[in-house]
Amino acid sequence: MAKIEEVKAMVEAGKAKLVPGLVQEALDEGSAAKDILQAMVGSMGVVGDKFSTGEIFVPEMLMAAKAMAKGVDVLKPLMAGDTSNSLGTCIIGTVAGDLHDIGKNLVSMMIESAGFTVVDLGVDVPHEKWVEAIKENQNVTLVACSGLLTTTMPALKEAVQTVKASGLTGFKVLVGGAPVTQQFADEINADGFAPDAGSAAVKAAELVK
Ligand code: B1M
Repeated sequence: MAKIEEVKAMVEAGKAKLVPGLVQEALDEGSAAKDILQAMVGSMGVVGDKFSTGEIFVPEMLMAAKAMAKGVDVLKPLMAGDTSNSLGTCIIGTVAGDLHDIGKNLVSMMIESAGFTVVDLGVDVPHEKWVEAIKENQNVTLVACSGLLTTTMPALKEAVQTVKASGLTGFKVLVGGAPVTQQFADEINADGFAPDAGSAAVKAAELVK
């Protein structure tokens, strides 16, 4: 089996200890970092489907997430591009009530590569924390809010409303995450939406230029 297929299988199986070595072997075999990343994202889709059908439960989903995170650690140095950080500071996080961070971490990595200094607030970010972070950091040009659950879409709306109502200026708000659409982003008055990490970096740069 090609190493990239083994990476996929081991992420699905949640084998966090095996994945970094296999990712390195896949790279050594000639697979491109972006293809390995894509394969692991595919694994998470499979894991999600198995969760939906009751074949696996939250602990297995968590183990798969940890395995993917370990794999991403190996790829991270290879995916970094221009780090001149000339586009200002981006405050990023996953909204209140939401613990999903793999997508947010990928977006963070790509936004950093695009030239932002990234301040990551982590997951389950209370609405007021976004405003505090804008005040505490210099030259904030972008606030990037991620939300993965349909049940936390209202929290996404509230996060956007809170930063917009704060009276602070000089930044744009980007939103994204699996249930988020351009239509929803428009409804909640976000400045931009992106469906994936690559386009998030492009959109982020576009918004602040
Ligand atoms: Co969760 N979970 N989960 N989960 N989980 C989903 C999201 C789900 C679709 C699974 C399913 O049912 N098929 C489902 C949501 C259903 C819905 O809302 N309609 C779900 C559920 C129900 C839950 C719980 C409620 C389960 C429970 O407890 N009964 C619970 C909620 C906990 C909470 O947050 N309060 C829960 C818990 C968890 C774990 C903690 C176990 C774990 C997360 C661990 C972690 O992140 N560290 C987990 C996981 C791993 C998943 C799945 C399997 C994978 C998520 C993932 O990492 N995808 C997921 C199923 C799936 O996605 N198919 C699922 C890969 C990642 C690269 O994609 O995050 O979409 P994604 O990010 C993409 C884009 O969305 C976009 O770019 C990223 C990269 O291209 N993007 C942005 C993301 N943020 C962006 C921001 C931007 C722009 C683009 O701008 C700012």
